[in-house]
Amino acid sequence: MIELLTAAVFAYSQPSVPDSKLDWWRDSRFGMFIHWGLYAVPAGTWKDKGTGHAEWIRTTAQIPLEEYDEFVPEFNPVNFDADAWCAMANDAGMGYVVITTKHHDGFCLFDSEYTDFDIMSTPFKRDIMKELAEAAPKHDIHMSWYHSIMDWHHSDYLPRRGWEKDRTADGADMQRYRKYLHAQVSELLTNYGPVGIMWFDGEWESTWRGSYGKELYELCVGLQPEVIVNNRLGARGGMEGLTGMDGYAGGYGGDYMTPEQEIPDAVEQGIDWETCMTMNGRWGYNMVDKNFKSTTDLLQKLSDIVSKSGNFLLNVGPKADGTFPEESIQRLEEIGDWMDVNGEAIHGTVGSPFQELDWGRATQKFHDESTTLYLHVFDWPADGELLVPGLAGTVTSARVLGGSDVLYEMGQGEMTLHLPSVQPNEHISVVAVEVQGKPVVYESPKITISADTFVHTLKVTLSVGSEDLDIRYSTNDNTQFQIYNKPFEIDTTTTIFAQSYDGDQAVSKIVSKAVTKTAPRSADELQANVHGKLSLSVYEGDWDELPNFSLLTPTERTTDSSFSIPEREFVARVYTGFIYAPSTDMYMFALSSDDGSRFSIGDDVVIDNDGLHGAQVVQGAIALAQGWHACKVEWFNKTGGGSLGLNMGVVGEPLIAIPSASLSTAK
Ligand code: FHN
Repeated sequence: MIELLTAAVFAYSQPSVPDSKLDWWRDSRFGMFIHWGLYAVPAGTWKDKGTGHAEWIRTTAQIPLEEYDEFVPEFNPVNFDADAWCAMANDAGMGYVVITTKHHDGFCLFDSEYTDFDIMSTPFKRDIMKELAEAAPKHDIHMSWYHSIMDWHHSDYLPRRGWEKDRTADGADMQRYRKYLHAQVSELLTNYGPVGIMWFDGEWESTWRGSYGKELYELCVGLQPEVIVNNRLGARGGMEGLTGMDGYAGGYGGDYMTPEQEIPDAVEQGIDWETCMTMNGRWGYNMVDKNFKSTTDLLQKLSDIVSKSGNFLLNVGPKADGTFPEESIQRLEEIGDWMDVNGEAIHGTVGSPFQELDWGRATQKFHDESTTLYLHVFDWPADGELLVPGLAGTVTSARVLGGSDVLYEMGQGEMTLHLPSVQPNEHISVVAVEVQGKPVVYESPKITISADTFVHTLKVTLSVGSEDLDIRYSTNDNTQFQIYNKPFEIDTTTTIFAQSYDGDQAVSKIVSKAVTKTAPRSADELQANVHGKLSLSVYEGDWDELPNFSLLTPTERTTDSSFSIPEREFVARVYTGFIYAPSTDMYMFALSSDDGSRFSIGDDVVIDNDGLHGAQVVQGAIALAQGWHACKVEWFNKTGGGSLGLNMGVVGEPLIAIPSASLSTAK
């Protein structure tokens, strides 16, 4: 063991690194994530602890250290082929690969001087990082390293896992662990040539500090000034991963943001970000998880991300023998086929100039005197007429990628493309539109209202993305327009029309929204004053959707003052009684559940959130007179964890969990 770094504080200076170091990464737009390690041996299953595990199996199945170490002699990926892995990534149109050099379990896929818990202690005895680093340039891949700050194996890392009661923390020294961490990061940035990205993770535990993350960043760019470092250095701020450059809780924001398993609705201009996502439900290999996203879904996610100037890091969890799961290989091949024809709409592009497109997404590529607009058409128009809202300026041509030129017309605030009747590609078809200079997009105004149905009056706010445009509107017909200066109130059923103007010139389509004034539902007479609870009937059974409870016999009848539910499977609950509306108004309800649920008031189904699904929220609105209203909440859970919640509030105001004082049984 060589002498570890002695300084307890790592005083690196951050070299001035040009922003251009991210240019190759921005152009790539698409990378492969690889989660691979000892956890591929159990492949998600452990004794009587179930089959749903993956790279976290040591923790989720509570495997003692000594037992987990027994995977070392079993890990012998004889079919591992670095060239084949890099070729599959390149063929899929990916420009970089990020692979776990060490995940939270502490096992290293590279030959480290600082531990024997590494690949050289397995029968395989080959340095995975070395072979990938050598193969990558041959396939135009920027090889990149994932490295976990959190380490469940190293005796100095703290905290221990809560369930590791018999694994003492005595003598553990987090500062000494940081020296180990820095030493291994130094190995990874010294022994394997140019590294594209250092992708840190596991930065959220109480023993890590944001300041440690800044030192780690400086270590990395001190060793390789061009290496890109992600933001998982000082607690990224949750799964949305969008910390600012100053990080989260005084951490450090690294070079780009890392939303995980989700695609942000929008990201602030100029922020570099990358969504990482699994193909199925897990990062590491799980032999029973066959819930793979379709190729169309994966490509539409790629398109959506790139239309917001983001990158997509798509994960593969290789098997213990060193091969990719067949389902992953198939998707990579199909993605590659699509990229062969449409890759120019991804690589080297930036985000859409449109606020939103109801038929798909857009990306764009700037040239010296022109721009290529790429229209990613998810929903091909049956009549072949594709409307591009707001596009103005000078269009010089339009063509289907992989197909022929198409005719088009420029109208008032929109472009109409005349497309072939048959969609060229089963996943996404792309139309490339050449525009002189930068695209000119006159967004139609956005009409913002709290709901399209109201009881008293309705506040209307109009907005348009460009500060250079004015808005004119009408609240009776679309002929007598007036200039919009500030929000206004509506007190009757009508239609709002709005249009963008450049001076006196109308430049966008006219948009409209119908709004309806409605009478509130009359309150019900409450038969008794048993406040604070609803009647509750509990049922047992195996359903894929809400059953007809009138045909069933409950196993339990009781009352309950909230919708909190016990962890149970094959169960259903029906709450009945009254809910109190504190004033006469339009109310919004939000019903969250896993699995299905339904919320009714009187005979009206306000929310239908039925079906087999994970926790999801559905909202619904209804006009209620002040007073008590008969209500019913139906819910079921098949397997796994269940959840249920019901929030309410006057439309346009915050929704809150319904206080028990607003609930009452029917008698
Ligand atoms: O805990 C890890 C998880 O295993 C996986 O590596 C993901 C990938 O980004 N990162 C952490 C969870 O945020």
